[in-house]
Amino acid sequence: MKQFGRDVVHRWERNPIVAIEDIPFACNTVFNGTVIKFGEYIMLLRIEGLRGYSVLALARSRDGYHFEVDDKLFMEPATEEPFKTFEEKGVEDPRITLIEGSYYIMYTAVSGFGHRIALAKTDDFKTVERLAAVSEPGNKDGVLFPRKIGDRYVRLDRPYGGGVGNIWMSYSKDMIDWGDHKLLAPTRDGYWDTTRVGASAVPIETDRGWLEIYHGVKGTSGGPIYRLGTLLLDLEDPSKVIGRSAIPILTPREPYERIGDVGNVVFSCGAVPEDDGEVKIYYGAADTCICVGTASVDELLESCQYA
Ligand code: BMA
Repeated sequence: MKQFGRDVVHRWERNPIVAIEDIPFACNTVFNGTVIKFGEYIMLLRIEGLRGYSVLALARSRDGYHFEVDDKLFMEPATEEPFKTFEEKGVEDPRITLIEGSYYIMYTAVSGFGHRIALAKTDDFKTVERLAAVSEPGNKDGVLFPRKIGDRYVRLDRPYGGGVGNIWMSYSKDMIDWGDHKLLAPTRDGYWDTTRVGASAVPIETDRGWLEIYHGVKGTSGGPIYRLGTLLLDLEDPSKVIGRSAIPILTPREPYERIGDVGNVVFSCGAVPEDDGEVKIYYGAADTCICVGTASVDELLESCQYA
């Protein structure tokens, strides 16, 4: 398999795995898919329509590499209140977490009022129920942990304030009302994640801690560069950061990551840990297609051991 620079993630040599040609209707782009195992692999992916707002569709695969996109959309902007007002500019960047037997989807609801985190639920990937908008505007990249910690559900989120976006965490007894907000991982001056950071994949539970794949942005004179990195959080108290990657695990290098609607972007919404210790990391490239790369849990843990 080809390797580039210092990337920890090994790209699949036949990337991209989903591109505009794979969408069974006219659209502008496809990107930022989240994947979970539901018998087969199910991907919930973001499609930007010709008008310019995003909707969510499902794709299915037996091996996690070859996906077929459903003809029918899975989630379109809501047509009824209380969701309609806050989704009028689209639904974006979903993350699916299996909790207590149900699949919870945290996604970004976009409107003229800004970005809000919203929560929906499905048990069968046929029907989906919206539960609530779970943040005020100005927050996105909501990612649920796969189990309660203590007696509360936990999520990572990304409020925007003071001109920067940092990773925070919030707690809830019912997944609807969230509080006890804590700053988790701020941007770092002089690093690859100096301008903005946000959670990407559902945290993976390892015996060394919660392994989180996140995205970080560096502003340059040529525009922003989006890369991926890792965080290691304490198992009992995930608000304690015990590791953070000093260098990115994946940086845009290939033409499909460099060129597109938004060039120089690798942006993940999900990763699938396999039984053999390998993690399939799914990512949107240049906001124009979806790719996959792999790394072992050990490689990812090693990447974040120097805080
Ligand atoms: C982020 C989000 C992502 C997008 C990325 C790069 O702020 O909007 O959906 O992939 O920017 O454009």
